Amino acid sequence: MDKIISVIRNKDPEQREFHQAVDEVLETVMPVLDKNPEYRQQAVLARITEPERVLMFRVPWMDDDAQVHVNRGFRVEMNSAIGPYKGGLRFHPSVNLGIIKFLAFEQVFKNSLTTLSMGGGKGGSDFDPKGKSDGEVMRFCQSFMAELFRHIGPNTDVPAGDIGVGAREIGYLFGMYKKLRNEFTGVLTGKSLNWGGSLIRPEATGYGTVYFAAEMLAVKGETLEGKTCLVSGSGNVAQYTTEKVVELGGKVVTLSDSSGYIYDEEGIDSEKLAFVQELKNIRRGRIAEYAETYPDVVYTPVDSTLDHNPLWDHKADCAFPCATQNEINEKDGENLIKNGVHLISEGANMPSVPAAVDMFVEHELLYAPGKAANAGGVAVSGLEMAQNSMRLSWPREEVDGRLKGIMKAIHRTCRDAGDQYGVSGNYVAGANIAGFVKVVNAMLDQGLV
Ligand code: NDP
Ligand code: 2IT
Repeated sequence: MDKIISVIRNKDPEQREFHQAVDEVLETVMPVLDKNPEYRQQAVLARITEPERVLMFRVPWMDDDAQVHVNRGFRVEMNSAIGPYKGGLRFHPSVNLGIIKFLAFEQVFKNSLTTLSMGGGKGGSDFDPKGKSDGEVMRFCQSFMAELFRHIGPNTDVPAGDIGVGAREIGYLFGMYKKLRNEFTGVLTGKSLNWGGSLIRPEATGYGTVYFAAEMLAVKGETLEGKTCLVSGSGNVAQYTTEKVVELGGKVVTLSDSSGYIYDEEGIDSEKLAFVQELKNIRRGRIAEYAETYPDVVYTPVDSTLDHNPLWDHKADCAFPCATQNEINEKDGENLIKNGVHLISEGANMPSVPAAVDMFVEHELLYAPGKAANAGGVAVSGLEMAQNSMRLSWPREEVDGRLKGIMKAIHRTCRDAGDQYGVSGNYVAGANIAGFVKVVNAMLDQGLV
């Protein structure tokens, strides 16, 4: 394992997030290798950590003042052993190859856990949609797709949304794909309802993250009723996490964006959530406005001189990080435990640094890593693909029922794998082992390709 890790680090020393994601998986799957000597002879670790294909391309576009800009586009097609590459696109200025590789790597295991046939991929760009007009976003999306279209397809690679890519961007991307290919297919998921989208896809990641939390609590004979919850982010995943927590009787007291966070001791009810959705999805404003609108709400701007994020330093029972990677540092982890949080369900991908993860596992918190807890989004993307193939749409109850069933199955799979390898209740090891074994066995069945 040390050898593989040092080879990966030496090859691409700057890809820190990718190294972090790989370390975390490899640490937990070593017992599986010990049990299966064939895996070592077949070099499965070296094979699963090397993307099948990496695409990187120029995306030129023109702003509303006729000024030309150039961004960088990415698609990492990580693993197709169990199905076509599947995973979102992220548009954010922080995007680079290391971040897309970490996300694609996580996606392989996540998709494996969903019970559906999907390989793993991820893509995006360092384009920043903030402050851009609809016309600028459209021209960017069209230019991005003018290259990406040659590499994707409903049986090859099916992108979707992630940070900075929602229904608007998926629409522009789909329109350009359709024009270039002269083909109406399910090549993207997260489409709008009246042209091939699935009911519950917008809600799926947040709902699934809460369904997973409810499953973990049920093992202890508990429910979300009356629990105080910290949620970070205020985008797609945070909004629907909040909606489901409230529906199940919990109280959400925080939300954030990249400028700061709000603390609403009274709790965010459905009316306040509707305000957040209008603010974030339509007006694309800042969360600070929430505190100007509702009384007794405290807004705290980001303070980069602090060694912790004060959002995680409030008395609570549960935490749902739903913003971005490494948003919970070691100090935040300590604060969460100190404040009585005993459940963490990750809506975001890799939001906790390794030292925080180790602490959560050591203290036996109900801790669900993103690749298990937030798999509901890609799972319903899989259901969108199934509906597109059949050329029909299932009703809301049908999709939500299937989502619940899938989250229950993922929870059971993680627990069973933990029990089988002597780490009962450790959802990190359980998720990594179960996700890994399914993909590796498929790779071995298909020979050295
Ligand atoms: P959105 O773009 O809808 O929302 C992202 C939210 O996170 C915004 O509130 C944003 O603030 C905040 N944020 C983003 N980057 C940073 C940063 N560097 N520092 C602080 N805050 C930040 O994205 P999603 O809700 O879709 O995604 C949130 C997380 O969930 C990501 O980790 C994503 O990978 C993960 N995820 C998403 C799925 C999906 O289906 N959409 C599925 C599974 C996981 P601001 O508005 O200021 O940018
Ligand atoms: O991280 C993720 O799982 C997503 N952004 C959703 C991917 C998808 O294909 O729906």
